[in-house]
Amino acid sequence: MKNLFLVLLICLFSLNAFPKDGYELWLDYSSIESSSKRAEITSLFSGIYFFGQGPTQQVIQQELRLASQKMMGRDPVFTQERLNQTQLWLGTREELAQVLGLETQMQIRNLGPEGFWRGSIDFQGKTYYAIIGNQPIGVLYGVFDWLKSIQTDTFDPKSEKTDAPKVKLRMLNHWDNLDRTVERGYAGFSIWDWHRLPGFIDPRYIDYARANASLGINAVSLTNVNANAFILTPDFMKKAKVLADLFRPYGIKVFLTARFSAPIEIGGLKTADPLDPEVVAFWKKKTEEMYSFIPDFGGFLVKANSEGQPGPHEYGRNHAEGANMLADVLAPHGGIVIWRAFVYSHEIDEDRHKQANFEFEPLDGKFRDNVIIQVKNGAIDFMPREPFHPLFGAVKNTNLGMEFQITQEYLGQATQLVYLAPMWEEVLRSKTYRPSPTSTVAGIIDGSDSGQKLTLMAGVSNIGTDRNWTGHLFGQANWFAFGRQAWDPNLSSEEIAEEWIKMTFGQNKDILAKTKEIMLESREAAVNYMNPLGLHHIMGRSHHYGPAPWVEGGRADWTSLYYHRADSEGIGFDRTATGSGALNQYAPEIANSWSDPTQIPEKYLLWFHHLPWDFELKSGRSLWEEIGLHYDQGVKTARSMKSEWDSLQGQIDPERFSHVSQLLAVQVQEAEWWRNACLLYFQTFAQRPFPEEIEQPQGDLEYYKNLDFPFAPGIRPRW
Ligand code: BDP
Repeated sequence: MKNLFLVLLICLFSLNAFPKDGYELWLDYSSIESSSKRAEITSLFSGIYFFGQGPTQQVIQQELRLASQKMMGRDPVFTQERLNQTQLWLGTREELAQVLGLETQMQIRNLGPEGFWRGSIDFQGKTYYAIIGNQPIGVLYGVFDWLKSIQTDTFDPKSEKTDAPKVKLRMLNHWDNLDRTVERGYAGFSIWDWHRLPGFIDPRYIDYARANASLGINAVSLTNVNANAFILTPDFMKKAKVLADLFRPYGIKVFLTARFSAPIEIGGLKTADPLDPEVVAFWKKKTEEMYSFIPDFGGFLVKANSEGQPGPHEYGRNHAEGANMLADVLAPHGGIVIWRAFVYSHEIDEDRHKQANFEFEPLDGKFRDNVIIQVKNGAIDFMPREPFHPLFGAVKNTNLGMEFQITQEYLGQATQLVYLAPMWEEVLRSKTYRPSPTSTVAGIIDGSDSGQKLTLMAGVSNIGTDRNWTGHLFGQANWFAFGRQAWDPNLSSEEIAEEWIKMTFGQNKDILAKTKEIMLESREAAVNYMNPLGLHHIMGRSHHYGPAPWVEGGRADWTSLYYHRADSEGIGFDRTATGSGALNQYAPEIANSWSDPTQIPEKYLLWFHHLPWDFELKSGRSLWEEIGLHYDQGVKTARSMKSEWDSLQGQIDPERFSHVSQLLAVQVQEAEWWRNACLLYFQTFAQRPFPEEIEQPQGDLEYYKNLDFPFAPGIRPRW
C-alpha cells in the first residue's frame, strides 16, 4: 500500500514536472481549479450519449477523453442509456429529432452543414446539456467550442449558443517542398514526412488535424505554390491519400498545388498550352487518378506566371483560359481551382502595385463558378502594413478569396513576437466603397457584400517540425487567430487574444492583462521599427531577414530602392496621378482623399506619396523627424514588451517563460538594428540631424550593410 502511494506520488510529480514545450498548443486543457465548476463539468462528463456513430464521433470521443483526463483527472463515461444515465447529448439535428421529436427546439436548420447549437434541453422532466450539429462535423465544432468555453471559464449551461462559419473554405496553405524544406518556414522542416509515407504515420498528423478542427479550419493545401509536378504522380498521390484519410473525420479537405507545366514534366508532352486537347486530356486523366485515391479531393491551388512559375502566358493564353481548363476537369468531381492573383513581371514597365488589377479586371466574369481568385491582402507582398489590395471591390463577377501570411516572413520570422490579428482585422474592416458605399473587405470575402457563394480565406502556414510547431511560442497565436478570423471575419483581435491566452496560460489575471497588452501592441511596434509611415519592402535580399534599405541591382522590383525612392529631396513612392497612378485603382472615395498628402491616413503616407524631408505632418513635425520618432518608438515598445513579460517570471512555467523571454531579448536587439540601420541610411539622403529626443542611432552604416546571412532559414530554393 505504502509503495503504491509512493509510485502514485512519483507519477503525479513527474506529470507536473514534465516541461511545457508548447506541443499541446491551445488544447492543453489545464486542470479546473474551482471545485464547484469542477463538479458541474464532471457531472456532464459522467454520462455522455451519442446519437449516431461514425468516424467523426470517434474523434469527438477521443477529444472528450483527453479533455476530461486533463481537466478533471478522470475518464468520461460514455453511456448507451440515453435517458437515465445521460447528462450530455451529442448528435446531429436529424438524429435527435428522430428519437426525441425535438425538431422545434433547434434553430440551426439554416446554419449549413458546419453549424452547431449548444444549450440545455428539458425533456420528460429532466434537463440535458446538448451539442447538436446539422452534420457530424458541426457536432465536433460545437464540442470544441464547448471545451473552449470551459477552458476560458465562460461556460454557462443556462445560456445557449448557435454558431456557423461565415466563410466556406478556411484553409491553410503550406509552402512545403517534397524534400521537407519549407519556403519561408521558420519552425524547422515540413511536418509531411513524404519519404516515410504512406507506410509511417507520424502521430503529429492527428494533433495537427485536431488543432485545425478546433478552430474550424477545413481545408489544407499540402505543397508549396512554387510547385513540384511530382506531387501529381501516383507515388505521391498514395502518400497524400493517407493524409486525406486521416484528416477526413476532422472535416479537413486536402488540396494540392498544380504546376502548370506538369504535362511536360511528368506527362511527356511538348506543351502545357491550356487549349491543346492533349494537355486537357492529361489534366483530365490526372484529376480522375487523383479522385480515385482521394474521393473528396478539394482541388488545385495554382501560382502561374508569377516569379518565374510557368503559366498560360507562355502560350499566349490568359489567366481565365488557364484556370478554366483546370476548373472544367475538376467540376465533374466537385473540385475547385484556387488561382492566385499574385502575378507581376519585371518585364512589364509598370508599378508592381498595379499589375494584378491589370491582369484580372479585364477578365471579370470570365472565370468558371468553381474558380476562386486568391488575392493577397495587399498589392505588394505581405508587408508589415499594406493598404488593402485594390482588386477587392474592383471586380464584381469573380469569386475572390483572401490570402494572409501566417508565417512571419516580413514580420520578424520566428525570432519576434508579433501578433498578426490586428493587421488582418485592419484589412478586413477596410472600406472598399464597392460594390456598395458600405462594403468592406470582410463583406467581399464572406459574400455578404459581394454576393459570391464560394468563399475562401487562406493563410500561409507557419507550422513546422519544432516541438512547439511554430518556432516562436507566440506564433501559435497567429495560427489560432487566423482560424478564428476565417471562421468569423468580424471577430476582434482583442477577443481572439484573450481566448488564446486563457487556453494557453490559464486563468491568471495578471498573465492575461500583461500578455494581452504585449500582443496587441506588438504589430504596431514592428511596423514602427521596420516600416513606419508607409515605407515598405526594405528588408534583406532573398532571405528577407533584417533591414536592408540599400538593396539595389538585379531585378528592380526586388530591390529596396524601387520602393522607398529616397533622394536628397525626399522619400516615398508617388502612386498618385502624378506618379504611377496606382491609387486610381481604388474607389474614387479613397483615391480622391488619399491623393492629398494632408488627408491620407499617415500610416499609408509614403506608400502613395513622395514627399520632401521637411514636409509637415499632423504633429507639426517634419517628415524626417517623424520617421526618426517612429523608429525610436518601435524600439521603446519592444523593450517594454520584454520588461512586461519578464515581470511575469514565477507565474508562468519556467520553460515557456524562458523561451519567450530570450526571444524578446533578441527582438529588442533586432528592433535596434532596424532602427539604427534604416535611420543611418536615410540620413545619407536627408542630411539632417536626428531629432534630439530619440536615442541616437548607434553603429556604422557600413557594418550594417556588410552583415550577411547565408544560412538564414526559409530561403526560397532556386530552380
Ligand atoms: C513572397 C515570398 C516567396 C513566395 C511568394 C509567393 O518571398 O517565397 O513564393 O511570396 O507568394 O512573399 O508566391
